Formats: sequence, C-alpha cells, structure tokens
Amino acid sequence: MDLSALAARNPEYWRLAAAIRALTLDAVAASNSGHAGMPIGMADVATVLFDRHLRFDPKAPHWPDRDRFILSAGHGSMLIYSLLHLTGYADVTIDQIRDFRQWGAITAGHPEYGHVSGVETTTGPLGQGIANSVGFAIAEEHLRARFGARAQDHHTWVIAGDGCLMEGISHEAIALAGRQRLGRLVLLWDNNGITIDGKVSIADITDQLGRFTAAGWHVQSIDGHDPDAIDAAMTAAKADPRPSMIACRTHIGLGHPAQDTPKAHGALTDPDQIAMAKKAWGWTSGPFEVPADIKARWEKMGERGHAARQEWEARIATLPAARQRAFEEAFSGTLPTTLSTRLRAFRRDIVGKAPKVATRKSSEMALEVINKLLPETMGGSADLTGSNNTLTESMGIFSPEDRRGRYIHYGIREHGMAAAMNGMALHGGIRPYGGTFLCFTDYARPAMRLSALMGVPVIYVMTHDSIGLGEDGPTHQPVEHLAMLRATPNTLVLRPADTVETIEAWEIALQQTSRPTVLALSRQNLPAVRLKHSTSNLAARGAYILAESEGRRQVILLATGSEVKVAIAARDALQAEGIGTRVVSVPSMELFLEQDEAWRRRVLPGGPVRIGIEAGVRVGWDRLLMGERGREAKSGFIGMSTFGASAPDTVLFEKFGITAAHAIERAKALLG
Ligand SMILES: Cc1ncc(C[n+]2csc(CCOP(=O)(O)OP(=O)(O)O)c2C)c(N)n1
Ligand SMILES: [Mg+2]
Repeated sequence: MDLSALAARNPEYWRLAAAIRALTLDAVAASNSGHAGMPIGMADVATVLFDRHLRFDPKAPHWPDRDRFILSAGHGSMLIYSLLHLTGYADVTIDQIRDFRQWGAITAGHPEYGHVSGVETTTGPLGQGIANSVGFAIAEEHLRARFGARAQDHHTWVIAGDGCLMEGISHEAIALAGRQRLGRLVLLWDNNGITIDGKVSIADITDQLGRFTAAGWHVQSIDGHDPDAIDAAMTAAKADPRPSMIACRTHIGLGHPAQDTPKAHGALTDPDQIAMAKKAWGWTSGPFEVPADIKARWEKMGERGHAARQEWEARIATLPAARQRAFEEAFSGTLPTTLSTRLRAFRRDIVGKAPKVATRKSSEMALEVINKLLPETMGGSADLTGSNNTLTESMGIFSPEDRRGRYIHYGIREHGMAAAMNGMALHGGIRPYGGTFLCFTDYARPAMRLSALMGVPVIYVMTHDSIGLGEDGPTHQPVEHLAMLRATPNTLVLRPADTVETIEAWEIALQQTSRPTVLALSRQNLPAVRLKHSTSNLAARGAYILAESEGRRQVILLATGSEVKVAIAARDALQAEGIGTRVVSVPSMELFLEQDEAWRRRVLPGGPVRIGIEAGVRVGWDRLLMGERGREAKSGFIGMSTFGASAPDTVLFEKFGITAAHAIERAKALLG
C-alpha cells in the first residue's frame, strides 16, 4: 500500500505516529488479542493532540490543572498505552507494553483507572467515556468559578468511536453538555465507518454532525490523517464557546492489508501482514523498538507540559493563602473536622424530637447540614428533585450563567447522570451525589458498576425504595434492586430506618474514599426507631441491637429501613407473650460483614431463630439468617418474591404479608 502522499504531509509527525502504530501491532501480536485498527487509525489525531494541544506532564500525572484525556473507545487501549509510554510516563515501561493484557501487568485489556497513572477513567463499555468527560468538564467549570483561572484552567479531550456514538448514553451526555455549554470539552470522533459487524451503515445512518448541532455543539469535519487540518480544528474547537465535536475521517487499520474492513477492528496478528503494514509506514525497527530520536521527540512533548505545570505552580502560589488551602483540601478529599461533630449534635437533637418523616426527607435534613459545611458537594437529580429531596438551601443551580451553582438538573438521564458523577469524582475537587428512584438504578447501572470497579466515592440517593411508594405501582417499585446492588463488589448499600440512621448513613457515605455508596430511602413516612442518643455512629457497624430481648432470648428479628418498625411491632407482641425477642437493625450488610467476628457474634449469636424482614427479595440474606456456616439458626424471611402492585402502601404491606402478624406467626412456627 502506498501511503507516501499521507507521509509527505508532515514527515516528522508521520514517523511519530508510526511509533504508535508499530507498538500497537507488536503488543497485539504478542498477546494474541486486543484491538489494533483503532489506534492505527487514530494515531495521527493523537500525535497532533499531544504535540500541539494537550496540557500534560508525565512527571506529575495527577497535577490538578492538567488537561484530561479520555479514551472512550477503550478497546483501542494500545493507543493510550503507546502515548503514555512514548511521552515518558514512568509506570508504562516497554515491558508493560510487551506484557499487554497479561496477568499482573498494568496494561489491562481495556484502560483501567488506578492501574496506569495517565488513565483518567476506566473505559471499555462503549459510551461511558463520553459521559464521564461531561462530568470532568462540569468539574473544571465549577472549580474555575470557585477558585479562579489561576487554579483551574484546562480542557477535557475525549476520543470516541462509532460505537460510543451509537450507545444511548451518548445521547444523554451530548444533550447535557450542549445545554450546559461546556466549551472546554472537545470530542474527537474516530469516524472510520466500521464496527465489528461491518460498515456502520448496516445499523446506523444518523447524521452525527446534525445530531451534535441540534444539541448545541460546535461541529467540524476533517481528514483525520491530515496534521494541519487536525491542528486547525483543535484550535477552532478551543476558541468556540460551545462544546466541540470534530469528526475525524480515518481509515481503520491504515496501511494494514485489513484496512477499512471490520477485520481491522480486532487482533491483527498475521506476521506477514504485520510486515506489510510496517513497510507501508516506513517502519524498519524491530518489535518493541522505538528509534531514540523518535522517543526523544515524544518525550519533548511532555517537557512542554512540564513547563506549563511549573507556571501553574507559580500562579497558584499567588492566590491568597486561605484559598490555596481550600483548593488543596478540596483535592485531598478530606472532610472538615467539624462535620462529624455537627452531625453528632444533629443526631442528639433529632433523638429528642423523634420526627415521623420519610427517610428521603431525613436525607434532605442531613444535607442541609452537610452542604453548608462541605463546599465540595455537588448535588443533582434526574428530574426528581422534589421527590429525591436532593436540593438544599443556597446551593445555587449550576448553569452557563452560574458556574458556582452546586446543583445540577441532569434532566431525565439517569445513566448520563451516574457517568457524569464518575467523571466529577475522578476529576477531583468535587463530592458528587445524585438522585433518582431506586427502581431506576436499572437505567444507571452500567455507570454505577464502573463507580464500584474504579473505586470512586460517588453517592447515589435512591428514594422510593420499595412497595412502600404505593400507588405508582410495580413499574416503580424496586424488588430485586437491593439484592443486585449488594451483589455488586465494592458497592456500599445503606438502607436507614429513620432520621438518626439516615444522618449516620450520610456520614458514612461521605467518609468513603474508594467505593460508591447507595442510600436506599423511603417515600413514606417512618416513625423514629432510635430513641436513645449514641455518641458513636451505630450504622457504621452495619447491624446492631436496636431492642434487646427481655427474658430468655428465643427470637432475633433482623430488618432494614422501613421494615424495622414492623420488627419492633412484632417484638412487642412476642414479648407480651413471654417470648424473648431481639430486634437487630441492619442498615448495611456490607458494613456488618466487615466487622470483626466478636461483633458479628454479639449481634447474631447462634441459637435463637432468626427472621429477616425486608420489602425486597431474599437473595443475599442467607448469610445473615443461616449464619456464616449455614446452620447456626433456624430462619425465615419475610419479603417480596413477586413484583409489587398499584395500591396505597398500607394495603400493599398487608397484601404482600410484610406485617408484624406474619413475622409473629413465622417465629412461632420456627420455635415449634
Ligand atoms: C457497551 C458495549 N457494548 C459492546 C461492546 C463490544 N464492542 C467493543 S468495540 C465494538 C465495536 C465498536 O465500534 P467502533 O466504536 O466503531 O470501533 P472501531 O471498530 O472503529 O475500532 C463493540 C461492539 C462494548 N465494548 N461495550
Ligand atoms: Mg468505527
């Protein structure tokens, strides 16, 4: 294949890009897996981006004012690994490139946050990176407004493929970015017209430029192998006040015999064809070898960023000392020392008042305290603000006119909201929380899973957490969601029973540094169950004795959230009949299972019969009910095994048998 005309456009860049292409082919061949076509096709765009536009410093990968570079098309991971290796990120050695996709290597199949220093977010599930980038850009805008351009003044660049643009989440993200006029966001579309099954046109004839324009974006279309055109488009993108999309017409697998075919998407491992491709690029070095002059030229790009970082350090040092301190605190993620004290005082105050309110309302009460003390929180809701109770006084609404606003109207975009929150948390300087109905976890779930996989402390405020929401019916009533969330590794689920537990739950959520938290909150009012003040946060133990048995302990009732009151009513009746009954409140199974054995045994001693009560499915309960060895106690469960129904909540609890009477009956049956 004769690519000399392309090479002649900018011979230096051509050689720089060839280094990406060659490393990609070598790594994919060595691992006998991976995706070669995309990095090969986008190498020219990436070269111009890194040499002329991206602010980055390989010596300080976490510098707060770096540009963020996100590879939404995560299957093209060798693109980012090549770039990081070539520019001199210390962790991405040539051995790591050789070990691409192998056990123990940081160069995982898809780029994973926390493995490689220059990887800003985990991508691979297509479309996530685009929506993360919207969160990164929101965070930058807000922090620039809060701390000034001396502290925050950077761009977010995202590379997305045809697949990213086809995924539904892209629509949510693009619309949100357009509405919010995120002018520092630039999306580079790898417009190669190919996906796995064939040409894009077999499944999609969308006018993408028209789609982005309609959402309020600035759009351009260029030859993605023309360095001058790429550079000019990036310059224009930065100058435009709208978010920018650059459609980069590229050839997947450029120069390889599989060019422009779906075969180029995947692992190109045939040695003869690899040799042909390298010849077409004019690449004569051996596998994993990069000529010293080319490596040096790539490293020079990093030096430009190094200088930019030093300028930034000098600039930020001119800020007033208090603002510098606040900036550092925001990025460190530490909580003000006053927060725990204030929340404890608030709990003490509430215990005396014993309010009968929904836990979603309790959550709002907690947030009124938290948002005043913690300027890093940015809240929001997917169009359910009045239901999720997520907006507190004087937060201000984030908008192009008010970047200091701390509340985001995400619109009816649960998935986009969750992914944007991931981006905000990953950016640093922000503690995002956002709300929707617990049932619509389903709509946010792919991004929630990534919060957990990446270990970012996003807080999900999920209200209307059971059949207790009543008349809206089974479409809105979560049944299996708690089980699914608890089954997700590294996800903390908290279902508080009253206002005191809700305040505790919020404190726990804010203390998390490496996992997301889901707060499951009721729509319906709940009586206070914690009637005595405790200086320590009891919910932090996951489960604790709420009411002790009198006389010989024969029954332990375990319940969460709105069902704790059912357990208390059952206990009162059983005690009246002389059956000693303990009530254990279980705000969080994960936290309980993390406690030492002494605590777990104290709360759940072997012997008494155990009955779990939760308006959800039983899945996940057995470890608590039957004990860790599976036969510690006779047990039963009262909950849901079907979808709910549309009726008033009191009727539903009765009809589905989630009642004290049912619990008493089961306890007696088990006691025999
Ligand atoms: C949500 C999701 N669905 C499916 C996949 C599997 N997958 C990986 S790449 C790809 C095709 C992507 O096409 P495109 O973005 O055009 O990439 P190209 O072939 O141009 O490299 C698919 C379906 C995925 N990674 N994520
Ligand atoms: Mg494609």
